[in-house]
Amino acid sequence: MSRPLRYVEGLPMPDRCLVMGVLNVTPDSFSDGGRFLDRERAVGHGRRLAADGADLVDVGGESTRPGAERPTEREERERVLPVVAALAAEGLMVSVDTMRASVAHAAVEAGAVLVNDVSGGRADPAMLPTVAALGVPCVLMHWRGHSATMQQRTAYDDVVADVAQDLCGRLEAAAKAGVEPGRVALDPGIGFAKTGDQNWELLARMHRLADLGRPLLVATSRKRFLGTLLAAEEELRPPAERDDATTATVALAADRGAWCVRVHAVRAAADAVRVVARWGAAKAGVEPF
Ligand code: PMM
Repeated sequence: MSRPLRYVEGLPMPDRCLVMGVLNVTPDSFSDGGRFLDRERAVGHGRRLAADGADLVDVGGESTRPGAERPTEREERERVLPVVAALAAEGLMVSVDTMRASVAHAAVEAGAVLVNDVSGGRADPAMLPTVAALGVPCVLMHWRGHSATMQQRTAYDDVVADVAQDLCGRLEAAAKAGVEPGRVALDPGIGFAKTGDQNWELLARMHRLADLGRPLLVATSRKRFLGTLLAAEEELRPPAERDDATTATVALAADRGAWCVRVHAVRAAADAVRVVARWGAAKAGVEPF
């Protein structure tokens, strides 16, 4: 069993799991849709995420909520680019959450340092060559199709082996397109074409994905499987009340070697990853970071 790698070329390497704060500039994301569609509010929230301890602020203009409709490319650009530019100009490390190569390109020009593609380069054939040409790091996530239909695609022989095999293929596709392998992080895509049980299995057997030899991003924040776990009288726990459970998953994922966690509630996650790192240092008898 291997420990996942914790270094992505071109990004900082603290001796702990990184925290990526979620900034959805969308009208319809499942937990914060509509809150930050206004540009000034979005920038203000990005600043707050950084102040709370986010290493990266992940700006996205397309909701990936199951059943969501895609924005046009123009809408996505208009939502994302000014926010990326404003936060990057203030010295924040910004990633862009997009499936479109043109948006990734423009966002990197505006100052983003990481491309986070939930389709793992599948949605837009120009994405991997664009990332290669830009020379920026990227996150490639396991994906089986756009949100409108993804929950009809949850048939796996063995979800962990199948996701690992698919991510391996994504790594190969990226290398073939000229992306430096050292700049790639992988993500099992919690909640994307997965049932609740499949999400838990992926988390519990994360070490199997670590065998791919690349750092792992784990994004559980406020997702439905937590709402189901915490349901009372068959009423799902609402997204905004899933942060404590999210933090528990953050601690567990960080302890198992996740490179980065992507969360809405940054402060608690930033504390949790520090606890995990300090605990690990004490256990190993090494100097803390
Ligand atoms: N999930 C969402 C959006 N972006 N990016 C990565 N890498 N992994 C994810 O699991 C992921 C993502 C959907 O959640 P949101 O609506 O809360 O942003």
